[in-house]
Amino acid sequence: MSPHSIPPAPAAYRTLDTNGIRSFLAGVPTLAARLGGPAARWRIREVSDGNLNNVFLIDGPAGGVCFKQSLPHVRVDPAWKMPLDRTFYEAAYLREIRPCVGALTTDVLHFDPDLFVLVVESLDRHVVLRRGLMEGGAWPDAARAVGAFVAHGTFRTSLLAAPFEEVTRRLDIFSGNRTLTRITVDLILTDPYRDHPRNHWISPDLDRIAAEIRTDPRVRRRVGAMQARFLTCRQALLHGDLHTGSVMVSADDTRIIDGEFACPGPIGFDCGLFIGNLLLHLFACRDADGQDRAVRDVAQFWTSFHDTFLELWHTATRQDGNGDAYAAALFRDDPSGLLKAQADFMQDVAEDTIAFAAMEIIRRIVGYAHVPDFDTIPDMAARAERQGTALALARDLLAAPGSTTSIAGLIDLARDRARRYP
Ligand code: SR1
Ligand code: MG
Repeated sequence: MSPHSIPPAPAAYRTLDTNGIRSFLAGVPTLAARLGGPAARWRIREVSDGNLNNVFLIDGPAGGVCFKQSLPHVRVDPAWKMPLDRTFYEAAYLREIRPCVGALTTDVLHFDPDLFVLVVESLDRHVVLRRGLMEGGAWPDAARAVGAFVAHGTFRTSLLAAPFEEVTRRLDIFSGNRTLTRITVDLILTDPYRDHPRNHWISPDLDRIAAEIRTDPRVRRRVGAMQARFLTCRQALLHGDLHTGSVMVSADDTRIIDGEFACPGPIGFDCGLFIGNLLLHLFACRDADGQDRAVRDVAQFWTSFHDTFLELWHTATRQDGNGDAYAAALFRDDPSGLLKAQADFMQDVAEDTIAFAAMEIIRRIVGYAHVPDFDTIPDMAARAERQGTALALARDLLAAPGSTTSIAGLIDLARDRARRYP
């Protein structure tokens, strides 16, 4: 981790155990009323699943809530110290994005700035999309919903939809999310391309491809360009960690959660992380139907994102209510010029998406935080072989960016390379 000092936790901060959570909730009248009944009857279950925070679900006679608290360290690595501000940014992100995306995310019910506690709606009817996919479930509407979420969230926080004063005010707040942006810069954009003790992989069979990724000068150039793109292209407010573990699904509902990595950035970063995780699932799939669903999900996500984003743009232009970039006045007498400009814009997003998807695949196999999708393959050699194939695809996408510039092309390539497995 780059050197920067960790501010001390505020004096009032303490990590709450189940008794502390019960007292805390009882002390917030709106939350106590939502749960109902006497606090002694509330059922409190720890469901911490991610790398960073403590998460509990609380059920009372009248309803439930989800309680999330920042720890002064990475949850899965107590030696890795960290400031507490991540739940502040998650609360701020939900408040910004909820009016843009409606019920595709959750409501903030409460935020406590001393304890860094965030309380949101409980989604106890839902399962984590990644787990659902690993268990072979079909969630036919999930990818489309995530595409709509990204389109609404990014369009409405971009200069296409609002004047620069409003957009920069919002983005400036999230530029302060330096703690978690540093994690992204290190773990996604840097570590896999250098020797680093945080890097690891499951088998020496992957040594060669990991070294090729670190040493290929074409990969280095492309990764350098994507580092700059992530850090300088403030296109919109991003979710920032949009993997399949950040999506909760039920039979008829999809919610995007865990916006603690929210930051300004290029729209293709959110798209790339989601597609990268679907492709990781594709390479881990042990049956042809599952592979077909993974491929379908990539296509549905992209179509939904692309078409919704353009629809929002067309509507804004028609109503003269768009922002300071591609201003409606500029194209009033030139509709075909606007169509061309829109196609160029979406092409840039697609190319960013492909590169960030490749970088997500790489970091999830040879970086610090792996995905569990491959754990369903008991034979370690077989697991490593699939991971090697996914890594080779990602390496090729970065080394020769001109060879695959559309999401349809990416899907064809991934499907071809994964076809040999189920
Ligand atoms: C130390 S945090 C590691 C990873 O977990 C989070 O979910 C993000 O994906 C981050 O990169
Ligand atoms: Mg998370």
